[in-house]
Amino acid sequence: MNGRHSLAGTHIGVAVAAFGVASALGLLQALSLADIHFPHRSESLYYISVTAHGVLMALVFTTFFIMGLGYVLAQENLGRIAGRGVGWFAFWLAAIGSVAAAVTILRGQSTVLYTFYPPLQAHPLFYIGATLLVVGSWIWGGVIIASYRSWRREQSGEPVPLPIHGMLATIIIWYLATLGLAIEVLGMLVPWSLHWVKTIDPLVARTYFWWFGHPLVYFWLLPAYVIWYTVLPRIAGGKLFSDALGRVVFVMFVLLSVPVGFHHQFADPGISAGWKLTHTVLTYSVVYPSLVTAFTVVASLEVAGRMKGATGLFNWIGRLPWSDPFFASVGLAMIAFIFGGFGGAINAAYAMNSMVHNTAWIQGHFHVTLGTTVAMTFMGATYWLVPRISGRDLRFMGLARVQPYLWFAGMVLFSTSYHIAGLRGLPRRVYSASLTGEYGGRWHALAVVGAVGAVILFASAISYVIVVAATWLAGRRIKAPAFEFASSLRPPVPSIWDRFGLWTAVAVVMILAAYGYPLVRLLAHHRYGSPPYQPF
Ligand code: HAS
Ligand code: CU
Repeated sequence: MNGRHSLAGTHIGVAVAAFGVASALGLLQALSLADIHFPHRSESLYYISVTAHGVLMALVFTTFFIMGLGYVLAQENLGRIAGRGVGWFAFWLAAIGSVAAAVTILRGQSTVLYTFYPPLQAHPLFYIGATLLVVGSWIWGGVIIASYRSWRREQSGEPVPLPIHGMLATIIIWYLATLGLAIEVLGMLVPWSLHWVKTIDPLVARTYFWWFGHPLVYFWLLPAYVIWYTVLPRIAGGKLFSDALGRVVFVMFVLLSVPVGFHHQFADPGISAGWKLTHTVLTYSVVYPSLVTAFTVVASLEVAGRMKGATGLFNWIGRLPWSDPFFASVGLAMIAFIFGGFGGAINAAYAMNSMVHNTAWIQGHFHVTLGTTVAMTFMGATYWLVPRISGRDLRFMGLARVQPYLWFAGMVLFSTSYHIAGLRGLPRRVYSASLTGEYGGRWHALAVVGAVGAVILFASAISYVIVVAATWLAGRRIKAPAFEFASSLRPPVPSIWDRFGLWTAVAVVMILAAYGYPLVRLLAHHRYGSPPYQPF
């Protein structure tokens, strides 16, 4: 492995391994929901598997991948990683924490699903392990910021390189978001799981959780956007349509990612309709930067197609490199987001939310957004990263070429059928043995379609893991290709969009405004709380 990138490479290796394990568990769940029998099938295995799948995919795969990507971007755009040793320390903290949490899940001691809502109670090591993962990621953020500061001292008048601009936005969102998580986990869940306190208030805990949980989705999405803005146009053979719009987008996410969490709590009592409406309005505002992204990135792809000679209205699409595994994966990720974003806008509308909340629709929604848009961008990016990090040619190129299409096809089946099943009332997170007979029968066919999708998804996931592992271990040695980033049609200039101190201050004020009063009200009530509940 290229020494400068060993830190990044190790993170990405862990991410891919977590992804591989989590995909196998995902298949188990989909088969289970379709009522297809396999050895040792049981309700406890189902819930253990749902928990492990969610935690490994949504928290471990993403966080390690994003950390690895951050190191690559710092090394390549700033020419340094300030505090590599600290970076390794953070890696071990995060890795040990993840393993500890995963072990307690697989031993059946933490069947709390990836949202770990109380009064479901996990083993203390689950919460402590998750905390270590987050603390590791905090240190990682500090290393990236320190690298940026060190670069800034040498380049005082320059605009921040766009990939770093996006990463800094990601890190700021992560710090603001995980503050809510820290209050929930350290202030409530850990003392409760250690039996220092007897009861817990689920509503307050959920409120802190969603302070974290919504910006969490932008912690996943923004690194994908960084790739869309700064790598995709280059691989497509074009230029970024507008660097300035990219900066506006990242800053808008810093401002608007956090104060929207009540859109996950429309059904919760104790929060007044006015505050839910406030968060709804802010949710629709945070849709805007994604619409700008749709415009800017698609315009950049059009530039690429036209630079290759396309002249018609749409034939530039065919000129794009659809047989390149990176491009195909990221291009399909974007197409999926048309539907993911549309679904998100439906979820955010109070009345329609009451139709889909807690149904399989939500699983459908996050498998298009996180499971396709983000996951396919990261998988595609792995094909771009690994040869450059390892100095080895991609192995099994044919497999790498079909893998993104398999994923997309599998997800069309899986996600569409879950969306429809949700509209027909299929609850999310319900073990299928309780869904048979006349009542459950109407969901069965859709669950079978979902299971067929899951088999295809699993085949795709295994292909991805095989390509990455084979490249790493046995790829032909080559001179590592350079990391090249897209130039923009107009070169960037220093602007107010680079002033992250200012934007962070505004974001803090917005969070206080959106959460201060409702939280004070919630905490003012006399609370009786709930004792712990462990179903298995
Ligand atoms: Fe969501 C629930 C609302 C985006 C993930 N979401 C979830 C959950 C997850 C999740 C995991 O308002 C479940 C949590 C749980 O377990 O309970 N979501 C939204 C909204 C957006 C949104 C308004 N979600 C995401 C993203 C996620 C994600 C991104 C992960 C990465 N979501 C909700 C709500 C709920 C919810 C409610 C709660 C539901 C409930 O009741 O429980 C927005 O950010 C979406 C904006 C996106 C767009 C799309 C722009 C399109 C682009 C692509 C253009 C491409 C083109 C084609 C044109 C407006 C950028 C390219 C062409 C080529 C040729 C290549
Ligand atoms: Cu949300």
